[in-house]
Amino acid sequence: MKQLAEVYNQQSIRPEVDPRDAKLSMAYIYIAFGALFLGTMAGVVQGLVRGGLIELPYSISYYQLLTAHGVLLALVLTTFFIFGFLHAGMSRTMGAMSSLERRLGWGGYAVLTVGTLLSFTMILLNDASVLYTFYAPLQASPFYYIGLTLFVVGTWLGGASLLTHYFRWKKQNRGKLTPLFGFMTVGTILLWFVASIGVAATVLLQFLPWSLGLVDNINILLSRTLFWYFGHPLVYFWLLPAYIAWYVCIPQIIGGKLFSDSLARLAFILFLLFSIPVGFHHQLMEAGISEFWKYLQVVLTFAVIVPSLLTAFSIFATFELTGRAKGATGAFGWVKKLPWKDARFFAPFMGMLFFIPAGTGGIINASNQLNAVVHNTLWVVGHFHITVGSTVILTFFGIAYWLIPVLRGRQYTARMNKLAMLQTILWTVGMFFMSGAMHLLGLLGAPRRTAYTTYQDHPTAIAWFEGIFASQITMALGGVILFVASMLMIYIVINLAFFAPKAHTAFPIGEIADDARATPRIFENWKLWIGIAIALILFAYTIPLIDMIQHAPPGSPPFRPW
Ligand code: HAS
Repeated sequence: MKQLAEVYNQQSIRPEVDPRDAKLSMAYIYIAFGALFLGTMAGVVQGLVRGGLIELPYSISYYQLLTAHGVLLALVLTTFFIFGFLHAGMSRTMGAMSSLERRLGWGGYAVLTVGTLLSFTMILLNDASVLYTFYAPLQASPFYYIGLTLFVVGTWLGGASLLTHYFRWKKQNRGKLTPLFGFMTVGTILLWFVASIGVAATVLLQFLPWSLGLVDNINILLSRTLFWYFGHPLVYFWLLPAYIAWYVCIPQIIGGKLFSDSLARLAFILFLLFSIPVGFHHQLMEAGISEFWKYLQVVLTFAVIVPSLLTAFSIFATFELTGRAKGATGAFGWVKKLPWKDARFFAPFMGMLFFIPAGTGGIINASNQLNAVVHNTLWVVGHFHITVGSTVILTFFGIAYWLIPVLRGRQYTARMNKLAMLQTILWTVGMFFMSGAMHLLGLLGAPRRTAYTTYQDHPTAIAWFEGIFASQITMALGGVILFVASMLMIYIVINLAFFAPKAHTAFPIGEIADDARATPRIFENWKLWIGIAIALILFAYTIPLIDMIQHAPPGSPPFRPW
């Protein structure tokens, strides 16, 4: 490993990340890991409370903690890490940012940070215990929604910086194929722009006026529909940067080449087309939406599974080609050639493995009849912990192991690699116990979004604490292991950022396999893809939305049950 790190560190691939851009990326990454620290602290306490192992002091409510946990990890950690990674990768592959792009980048960072602090303060003041999905009719302080608005505006500024960077490069490099990192970044940001219109609309037009007392009632179905219009592509906004690392960085880390550039780009185009008009699969059990529109969006949901299957194929093929190029023989000899002791590969790889059952779980969720069994149970919580909490986060950890040294001009040492391996194993074991138990408990009927309760000692609820594996105690123990893994991660991050030896570390950008076919030019026709995406969105949403507005029920007054 030491040798590998040395060779890797000596490679001098130019241009590396411009120091001014590296500073911006690191600013994002510090907040991301600050959120990991606080968010997992909230998580372990809430797991122990739900398992009936400890009680909270009266000054803290379970739902306040749950809101902090969800917001910090699902929204703050992911978004800040993604922007840090994308800015760094764009600077590495498409040259340093211009001063305008850098100003936009810092502007986005500042607005995003102010929005985060405002919303988080409201949670701390127990004025926003509405959970990360902020479902109406629960009502938070208006400042919480203002914070959320700033959060979204911040991402738009950051996104504008990335897009401006891309268009400037295109202008300066007419006729050239955009580097894969840049192409994928544009796909991710376009997806985010189109999707975040939904959350902006519901927050600005519904939640803010309602929380300010300007209107008495809120149309709940409309608010949830606009939320899920945004909420499902949000999960791909988390996933796509992880896929960027799988397609662009992992081939270089394992010493191979990407199987196909075209297939990788096609997967991202398909995400742009199909990931938005599918929000109804989160609302399959809700009244007020006709079966036809739910059916249509379920069909489109099955279409958005295809790019993940393409990714599984592509990455698998990359692994096999790499192993064979290194002399592997037999059907599975190539598996032995993968760098199992390098956490920069091992952590994302464990994320890939998690995604096999996680994706299967997603397909179960999306099937109408099965959704009736799992909806609003702990199964769904298990699902999102092995998707975003494992596939995405383990990949982000894998990225952090090399990205922080790149940005800070330091070395990823053999000692840090050992700790990173341990961190990955702990995270994997903790998540296996916690999410495994959540899935099974969900099938046994345990609901999500509830604090500790035995429902007046009902035998079914008592059984949720007594199972050997399917128990809320197993869940809590898994949470404790995850907490230890998280603290170890924080230690590694601090070490890599401030104490690791000074060195030049290369940003891993893989090459494409020599015999891969040329990439069709039409893949970069963004106008075409956005046009089709908008047409699909209009098709899937126009009539149901008109129906919800025209036949709106009286709406609901606010509820603050805490
Ligand atoms: Fe989901 C609920 C359906 C993917 C996150 N999802 C959620 C929620 C979250 C979430 C946060 O249809 C809860 C929201 C809430 O609070 O209410 N989900 C899907 C489907 C997919 C899917 C069809 N979800 C994700 C991803 C997430 C995520 C990704 C985060 C990053 N989800 C649902 C539905 C619900 C839902 C319903 C609502 C449930 C309800 O009732 O409330 C698909 O995208 C999954 C496709 C994936 C695959 C797997 C491909 C495998 C790969 C790994 C390859 C491995 C390799 C290694 C290469 C088909 C790519 C192999 C090498 C060796 C050597 C072995």
